[in-house]
Amino acid sequence: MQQLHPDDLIWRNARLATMDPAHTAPYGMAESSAIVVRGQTILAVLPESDVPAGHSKVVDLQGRLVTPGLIDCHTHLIFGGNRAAEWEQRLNGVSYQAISAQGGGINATVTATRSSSPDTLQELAQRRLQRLMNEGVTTIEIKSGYGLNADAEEKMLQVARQLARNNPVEISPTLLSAHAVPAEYRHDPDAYLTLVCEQIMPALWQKGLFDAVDVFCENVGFTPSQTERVFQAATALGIPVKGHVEQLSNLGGAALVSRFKGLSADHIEYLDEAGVQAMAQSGTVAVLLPGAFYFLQERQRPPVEQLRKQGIPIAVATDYNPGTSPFASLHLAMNMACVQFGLTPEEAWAGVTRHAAQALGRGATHGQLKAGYVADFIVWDAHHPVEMVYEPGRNPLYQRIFRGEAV
Ligand code: DI6
Ligand code: FE
Repeated sequence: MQQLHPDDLIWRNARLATMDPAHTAPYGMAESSAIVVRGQTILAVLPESDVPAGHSKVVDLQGRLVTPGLIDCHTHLIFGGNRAAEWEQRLNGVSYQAISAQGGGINATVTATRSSSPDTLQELAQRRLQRLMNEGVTTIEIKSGYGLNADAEEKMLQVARQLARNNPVEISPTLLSAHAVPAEYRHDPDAYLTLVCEQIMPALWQKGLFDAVDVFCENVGFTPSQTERVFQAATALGIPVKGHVEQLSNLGGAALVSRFKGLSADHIEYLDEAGVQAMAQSGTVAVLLPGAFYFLQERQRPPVEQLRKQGIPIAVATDYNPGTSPFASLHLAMNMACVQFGLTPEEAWAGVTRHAAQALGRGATHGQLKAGYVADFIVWDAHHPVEMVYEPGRNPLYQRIFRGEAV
């Protein structure tokens, strides 16, 4: 290891679940090891026996477990109002699609979000973000998509930017203006997409307000050809794409995301063999959202075995949103991914670390305890990573380190 600087900090005497696939042990486990941090980056991960003697800045972790910071790669964290009343309707047998057709669903939240001030949206999102940070989240994706006009979509993304300024967390904003057709365009959805592709997307990209473009490709959302139009507009501006696809039906959305070398295909309960093959070719990450599957009482599970067989990276996220997944807990999402979808706990952990990082285009810098990666890591009062998946309500977080600082 290179010569230490006086300000380098050694976090020693730890059990490291590195999540680095180069380590052969499950979870990339490195027993009795240390992390050397220089500024905001990991300088080295090394066995205790190799820790240089006499360095002044040392933290003794007393044998505790350390994992990479958790990454929630799919959330709709910013919104006004809630959809509790609709949920009660759904429990009484009214379908998500029927509620949507009555102008409820996403458009109900659009009305509440448009009428909420930036401060109100900020305060509401701050509380949700705090719950996720308390569980160890250090990077989070947050989508627009409840504004559905230029001003309100910008308002949402400005709130996301302010959350990043106010908190020890990295936020990756995503433009999801193609989430639903707003009421004022219900008779001309293509005119709305012209507004999205020719005005909203270029203007907000110019302001540096988002990292990627997402589309809800579904019968209650946008058709494959409408989705393709949005992806073409994004690609023309050099913007990466991702999609809510095969959530309630199979429209070939995952294959479309793959054709654009998209970062991720999300939900994918109805993914078929053609979609799996396309994702395997393009390196598109499969993002599983078990909270929505559970809350919608879905029956169709994503084809996890085929994803495994094709070596497709599988991520897991909360999909936190008021309509289909009101769960601000990534530990719960990991538990559901195992219980509902048959992931192993180690796959669930890869799903909220290195694979989630890949879904956000950050696979080379985030989501592993590895030299050159961001110094985002969590110290746990737990012996093994499976404990957080097994018992989502416990949260044995001892210390949260963001960019090398205990926060
Ligand atoms: N799929 C979902 O499950 C959420 N958005 C999407 O495209 C639902 C969002 C909502 O119902 O508010
Ligand atoms: Fe979603």
